[in-house]
Amino acid sequence: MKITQQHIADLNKVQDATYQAELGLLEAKLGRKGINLQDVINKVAQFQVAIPSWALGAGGTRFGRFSYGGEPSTLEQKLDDIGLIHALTKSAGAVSLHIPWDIPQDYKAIKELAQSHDILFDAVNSNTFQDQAGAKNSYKFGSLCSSVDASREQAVQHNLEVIKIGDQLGSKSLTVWLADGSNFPGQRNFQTGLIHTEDSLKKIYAGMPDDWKLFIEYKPYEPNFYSTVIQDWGTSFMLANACGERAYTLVDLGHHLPNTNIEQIVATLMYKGKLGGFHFNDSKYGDDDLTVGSIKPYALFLIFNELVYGMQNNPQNPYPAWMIDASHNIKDPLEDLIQSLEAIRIAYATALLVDQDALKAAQLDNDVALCQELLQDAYRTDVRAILKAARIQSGAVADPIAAYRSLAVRSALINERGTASKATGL
Ligand SMILES: [Mn+2]
Repeated sequence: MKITQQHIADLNKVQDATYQAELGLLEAKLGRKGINLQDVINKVAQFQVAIPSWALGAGGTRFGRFSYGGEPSTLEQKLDDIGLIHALTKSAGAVSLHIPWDIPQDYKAIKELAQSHDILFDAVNSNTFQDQAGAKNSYKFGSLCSSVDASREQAVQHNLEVIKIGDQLGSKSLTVWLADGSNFPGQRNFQTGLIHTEDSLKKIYAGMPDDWKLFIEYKPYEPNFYSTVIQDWGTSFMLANACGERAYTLVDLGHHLPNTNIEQIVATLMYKGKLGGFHFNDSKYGDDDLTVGSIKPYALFLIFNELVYGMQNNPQNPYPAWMIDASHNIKDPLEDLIQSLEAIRIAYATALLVDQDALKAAQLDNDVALCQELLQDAYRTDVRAILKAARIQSGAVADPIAAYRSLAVRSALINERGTASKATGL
């Protein structure tokens, strides 16, 4: 299944009669705030989010997994699926690979395939949260933090191997997420675990090419339920500082305890120039991995408000690497990813509409009510016509979900790959 220029042209022939009127209204409204509509459309069109290779099949819980037909079972098919999403949305122009599941057999062919879909290789991810077949040492009691020298060394070597693979594909960063921690009080010496982790990360950092970045992810609990070694942004920030200039903290929206003020974490990290990467998802209770924006869209807007502020005011912070990190337990994974991409761009677009000068003045005046008015005026603006304009201008379809359904993409994938094909990496 490949979506052609002709498909897109045919789909975009049917124009929504209200779309131009909506754009005209937005142009007038934004003009009053001194915001140029076309500038916003261009920024939204440029905003690209990486798709992780593990997100293209049905996810699951420890109670079961209900597979979707036509899932990609090879790296080539995973790239093809991202190619489909990117053709429809022009907002998913990158892939984030997970090793050992996605080791290419033929690097040249994989690079050419990605190029044919207009997809770049973003951060590569290592996996030391489970034992691989034939592995000499176990990660049952930790990987980079392990008190067993051989397990720790094996985990460091794995990360160095992942860097080598990513380097051959054109990736420029490594994301490390650790499941390391403990399930019961007294099980692990906190300080020893932290010291081992810092030493291991320093070895990995030293093994990166000079133009690479290291992203250190944190998570308060799960799969360990008493403690995790890198439990919060402060620990990640401390480890990143210990490693060096090109080590950064990575924020995953689902990796916080309920009600954590994530937008403030974003602001602090960007001020310090240490926000390297960002993983999008949404949650009600914990690390639920739900569709972005499906539960707490206002929180997402507030986070984007800080991201936009940081991108405009913190040259010390590099442009962050964006990725969706969600699980699709009951929806078609490709439809779910399209919905997440839409939600991310909506939050970005609305954050671009915040009248920053007026907000700054209201903050200096301590006009609390006006500050809220200014934020909510942006948040309550319906920006979907802006997203549509960004897509049409980029050669994507006006309405990706409707297009996905009218092209019967899932049926075509099931016809090609069968109902039993399962994605690896879940
Ligand atoms: Mn993540």
